[in-house]
Amino acid sequence: METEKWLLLRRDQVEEILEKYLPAEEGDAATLLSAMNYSVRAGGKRLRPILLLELCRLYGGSEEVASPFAAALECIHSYSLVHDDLPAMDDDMLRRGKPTTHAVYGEAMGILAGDGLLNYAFEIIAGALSDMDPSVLPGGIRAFSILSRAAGAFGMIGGQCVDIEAEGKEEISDGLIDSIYHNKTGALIASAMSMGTALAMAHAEDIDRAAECGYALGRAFQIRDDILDVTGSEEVLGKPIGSDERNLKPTYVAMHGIEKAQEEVRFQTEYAKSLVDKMPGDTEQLRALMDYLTGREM
Ligand code: GRG
Repeated sequence: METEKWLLLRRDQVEEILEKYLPAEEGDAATLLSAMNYSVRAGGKRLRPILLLELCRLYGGSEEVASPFAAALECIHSYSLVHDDLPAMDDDMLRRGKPTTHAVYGEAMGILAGDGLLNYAFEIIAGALSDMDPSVLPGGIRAFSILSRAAGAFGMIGGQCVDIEAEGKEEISDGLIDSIYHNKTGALIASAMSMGTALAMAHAEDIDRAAECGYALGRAFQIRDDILDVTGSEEVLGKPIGSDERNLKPTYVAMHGIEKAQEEVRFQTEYAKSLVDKMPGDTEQLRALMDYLTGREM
C-alpha cells in the first residue's frame, strides 16, 4: 500500500482510539477539559502512536493492550506542543494550522491544559495496568517505566531545558546539539518504538534495539524539522516558519547548512532501517514510513 494512504488509515485508527480515552468536558473544570481536548483534537500526524502500534504488531502483541498506551503517549506529545508554544517558550500562535491552545484559552489555561494532559496520560496507563491480563502485565509495567523516563527530566523535559539554555549562543558543540535532539525529540519517538515492543512481551534486546532505532529516527525527524523551519511553508506545515532563527536557536541546520543536514537525515534513516531489518514480521510499511519521513513537508 502507498505510504501516504497507509499513514492516513493508521492516523484514523489512532484518532478513534483517542476518542475513546479523551475526557468528557463537564464539571467545574470543564474549560480545562475542553482546552485539553482542543489540543489533542487539533490534528497532527500521530506518528508516535502509529509507531507504538506498529512495533507491537510486528512483535505479535495485541492492539487492545497497546491502545491505551498509544493514547497516553499522544496526550504527552500534545502537552509538550502546548507548552512549547507558550509565550515563555517559543511564543507561537499557530500549530497544526489552528490557533495554539493558549491563543484560544489564554496563557494560564494553556499551562493547565499541558499539565492536565501530562497527568491524564498516566491516569490512562494506571487504568490500563489495573485491567491488564497477568500474562502481559510485565510488558505494561515496562512500557509505563519507559514512558515516565522518556517524558521527564532525563528525557524530553531535560532536552527542552538544554535547548532553552542554548538559545542565543552563536555556536554550540555537536555533542550538545546531539544531546538536545536525543532527549527533546528522540526520547519520545524511541519510547514509542520500545513501548510497542515491550507491550508485545518481546525480549529485552528487542526492546533496546527498538529504542536505538527510535533515537536514530528521532534525530532524523528533528533535523528534517529544522530544515522545514527554513525551507517549508506556513500553509503546509500549519505553523510559522523561521521560528528557530527568531528565537536564536542553534540548530543542526544553522551550524552545518541545509545540504549537510539533509545528508544526516538520510544517514540516520538508513541506520534506523538497518535496525528494522533485524525485526520480525512484515516490516515493509515501517521501512517505507521512515523513507517517507526523510522528505516530509509537514
Ligand atoms: C514542561 C514547561 C514545560 C515544557 C515542556 C518538553 C517541551 C515543553 C517541549 C519539547 C517538545 C518539542 C516541541 C519537541 C520537538 C519535537 C517536534 C519536532 C515536535 C513536532 O512533532 P510532530 O511533527 O507534530 O510529530 P504533529 O503536529 O504532527 O503531532
